[in-house]
Amino acid sequence: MSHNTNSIKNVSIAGHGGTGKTSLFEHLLFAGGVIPRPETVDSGKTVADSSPEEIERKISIHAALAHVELDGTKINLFDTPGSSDFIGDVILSFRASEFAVLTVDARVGVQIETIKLWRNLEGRKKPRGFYITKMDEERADFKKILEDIKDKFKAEPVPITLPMGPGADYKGVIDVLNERAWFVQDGGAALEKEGDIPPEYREECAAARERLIEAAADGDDTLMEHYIEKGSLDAKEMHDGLIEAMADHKYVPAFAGAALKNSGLFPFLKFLADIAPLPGTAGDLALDGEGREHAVAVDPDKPLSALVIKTAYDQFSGKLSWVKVITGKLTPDTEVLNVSENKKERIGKIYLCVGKKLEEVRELYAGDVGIIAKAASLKTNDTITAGEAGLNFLHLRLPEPVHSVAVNAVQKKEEDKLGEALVRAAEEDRTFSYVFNTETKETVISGMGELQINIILDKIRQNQKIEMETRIPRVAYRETISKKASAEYTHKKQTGGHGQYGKVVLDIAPLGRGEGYKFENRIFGGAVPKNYIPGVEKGVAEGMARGTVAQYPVVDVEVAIVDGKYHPVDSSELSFKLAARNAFREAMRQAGPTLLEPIMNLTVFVEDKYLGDVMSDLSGKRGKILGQDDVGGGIAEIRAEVPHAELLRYSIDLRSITSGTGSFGVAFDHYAPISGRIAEDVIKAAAAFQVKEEEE
Ligand SMILES: Nc1nc2c(ncn2[C@@H]2O[C@H](COP(=O)(O)OP(=O)(O)OP(=O)(O)O)[C@@H](O)[C@H]2O)c(=O)[nH]1
Ligand SMILES: [Mg+2]
Repeated sequence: MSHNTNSIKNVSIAGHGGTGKTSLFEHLLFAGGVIPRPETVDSGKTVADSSPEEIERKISIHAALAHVELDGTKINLFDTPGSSDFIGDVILSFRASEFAVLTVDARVGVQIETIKLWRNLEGRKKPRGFYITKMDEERADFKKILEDIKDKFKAEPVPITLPMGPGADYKGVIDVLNERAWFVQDGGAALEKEGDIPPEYREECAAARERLIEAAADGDDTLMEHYIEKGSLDAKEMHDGLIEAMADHKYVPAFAGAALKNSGLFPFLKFLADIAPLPGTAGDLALDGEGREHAVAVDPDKPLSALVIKTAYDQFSGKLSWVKVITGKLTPDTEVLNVSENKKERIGKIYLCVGKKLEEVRELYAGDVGIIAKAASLKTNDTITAGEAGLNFLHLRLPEPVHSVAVNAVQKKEEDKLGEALVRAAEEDRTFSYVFNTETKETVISGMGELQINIILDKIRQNQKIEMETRIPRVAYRETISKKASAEYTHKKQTGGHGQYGKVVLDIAPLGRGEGYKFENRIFGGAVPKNYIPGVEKGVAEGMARGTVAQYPVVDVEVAIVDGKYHPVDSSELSFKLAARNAFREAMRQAGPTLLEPIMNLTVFVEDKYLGDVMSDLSGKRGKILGQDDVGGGIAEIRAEVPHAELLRYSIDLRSITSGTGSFGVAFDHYAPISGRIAEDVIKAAAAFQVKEEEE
């Protein structure tokens, strides 16, 4: 059934790995009557973890979408992966949601991904809450977790639900907002049941309600006056106040539950339906025809515009484009404009989904999320409109890749097939990319971590039956010179008829780091006529493409042709090119050639307790620490410059130093000289790769 903009909620469930997101999602669908019975993650039959790779590993890898209906409101729920390797799907879910709930394990408390996700939501100014999971566990401690949250985020969570006893005594939750209790039934096998608040919890509930009323009163000045006057708020005032206060980020709601006991589901859904922000409260950012950023409000009364948030390939249904409608209404069997491709696209059927299961719909209103099947031109990030050309929604901003691997098909004839599979993988997961590095002659694939890369390659191996080899990618070293030099070379050949003749004298001099390359013609008096100078430049360029130390490209050199000689009959552009190439090499050999290595800018986020270990590992990697900051929540940020060669397996190293809790970002910064043993090793390794120069 279709829903209009004022009866839709989009909610992301995110959180640290294994905190119970998929289980919560599954049981919410059960509570909403969407599935006949909940399955466990272990069984491999949940709605969300349905791909072969998820079933095999028992973790979520892709975002899953489903919807629950409550009191006429459709709640779109996104279950997202917890491992940071799959952050791409978390980010797209955040973008499409107006509210996010972060799950926290009631035994463990705030973990590193909780902090990173909170920061991401804060950056988006997205209203958010916490869901404390696994309250049925022995060591579950709701109050302690709330303290932990308060401590780490400097935000006091306001309980909407309270647990009734942890562990074996767990009886269910109290809905503070509606002043009802929800009791576990049949040891958790059946759905929770509503009842009166047991006397022993009334005091605790009253205190929590007092706090909630304050939060609601904070929503607007008149409410605050009422509250001060009457000492309380009525149900309607509370409802309105909580909505307003949430839009202004004045409180962070907290929920308790035990999904596996079917507990803490209805009061949570009720809050989502009644209080969580409507799509109309947020919009999206777009670029206009002139490339200026502007906000587009979710509005059903404007012509159609929608954004493709995700692309997935399903074994049975083929290509599926997930879209969020921002304005207007998307209908099947219509023609739309794919603004990004400037192509007309025929929309066939449109669907809602419950995990893998698609349900055809007649329309999708602004604010809703749905799926278009088999739309050839649609890619993630594309904007579609009814015909308006100037509108372009901003692309998803994803983190830079941190892990790269060089890959090739064992059978050369399968390279094309591998290439196609990589294109598709990059289409499905925008944090994954691949390039053919012409310099190192390698296909390098990059992503967010070893786990992500391995899962993608395993999938290609299994589905396409391609045998592959992977290696650590080669580093893009450079060469340069350290002093001035000059050399001459005469290219002379006599072969029947025309001969070849050209003489070139070159001066070379070092330039500043990062200045690249400059060429100058300092010939006076026509020793080399102007028409041969392009040949000389080409020869120098060829010389620079492969330096004399280890055949890496040469940078930061100024080259000048200062003299030469030509022959009226035998000279040609080719003769001068060959002379210049050899003169350059000769000059370079005399100019104190050295190797340069790429230095990366590294930012590492670690829990304080690992700070020392991470620092000493970085100094062992020839890193230069630039600074260190406390970013709050017991997390430190370290900034350092580290040679690329030392970081090729850093995602693996950091994982082992920090038990998987650390994270980092890298970007190229500059080139720096290397010498001694390190340079010798590079030269030795390069010799093994050297490609024979084509004979001319
Ligand atoms: N006792 C108890 N265990 C739970 C509950 N919810 C989830 N679990 C268990 O916690 C483990 C992880 O659950 P998932 O639902 O897969 O967690 P997740 O957050 O989706 O995990 P990722 O997607 O890999 O990040 C599973 O073994 C679940 O059975 C709960 O309410 N109570
Ligand atoms: Mg999961």
